[in-house]
Amino acid sequence: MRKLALLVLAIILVSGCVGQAAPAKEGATQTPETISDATVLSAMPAGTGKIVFGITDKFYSLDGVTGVMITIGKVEIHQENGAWIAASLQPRNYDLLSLKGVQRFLADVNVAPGSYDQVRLTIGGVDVVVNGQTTAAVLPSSTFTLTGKVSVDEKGMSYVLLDFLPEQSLHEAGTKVVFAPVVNYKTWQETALTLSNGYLNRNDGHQLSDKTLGMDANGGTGLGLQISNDDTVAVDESGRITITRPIVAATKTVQISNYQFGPNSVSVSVGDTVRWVNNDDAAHTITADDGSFASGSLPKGGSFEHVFMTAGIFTYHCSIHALMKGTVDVE
Ligand SMILES: [Cu+2]
Repeated sequence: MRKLALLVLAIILVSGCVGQAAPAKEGATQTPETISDATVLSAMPAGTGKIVFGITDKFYSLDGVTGVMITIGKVEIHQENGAWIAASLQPRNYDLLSLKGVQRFLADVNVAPGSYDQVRLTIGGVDVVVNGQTTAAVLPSSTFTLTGKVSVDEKGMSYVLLDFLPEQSLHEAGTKVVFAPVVNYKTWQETALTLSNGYLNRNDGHQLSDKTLGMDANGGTGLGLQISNDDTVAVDESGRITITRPIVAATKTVQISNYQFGPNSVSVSVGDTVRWVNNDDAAHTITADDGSFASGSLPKGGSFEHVFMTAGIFTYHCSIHALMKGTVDVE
């Protein structure tokens, strides 16, 4: 995020040169909501149970970022093999950075006892404050579907806690900021909640779900989906988010057994490593036919590695046993 901070500073300098500050984006201004002290969890009619939704943020720090204001426009819950049920249609704004160590009320709904398997959030927008400048973040999708079990007993209370992880959600993208939400999703059954001044306190209950769910650059949501902090993120003119993922070099192992290279032909990508391990009692060598690499004599249990930095087909042999031959195909 240090890069992000510098970038925003650069934008300020550029707008200063043309003598005109960048106009604030329409609809980007959000005031964190105030939940009335009088807000209480609604009464539970007979034959129903209750699901309460809370929001929190274990945020530690991001350089230069002093606010992450999110508007959640709609909260829905999906009944297993059933329909979507609206828990809240009232847009609520939260500054995620003010939620450290606290759980704020998001929504509650009385539902038929049973199993529920998905929560859907409609995100109205996210404003990020970097070095005092507010920027409307670009989201891959405004719909964030979280899959995870919620069970509701008659007259029982269940709790869905959404712990946003801004340090994994926010990404610099040239002059823009991308917010691809990553949330730790936790649910409890048979819990007791108290609500005071918009803050929730949970007592007891047994936990059903605890997992980290995210959104990828295409708006797909699920376990393990997210934009990585190692990705290079860009936003094109149509608002589409593209990412460039660094290529991670791989290592392939060739086992030398019974006077043979196994496999005797391997395919790798440029930058990959090939590792040879000698399992024979006899010593062998791995010697490139063109002389570009040579292991020297490799005793039993010995290994040799070579990194292939150029594409091509490399043939090699054992200089002790002329019949032992192998090939590395580098693409
Ligand atoms: Cu040999």
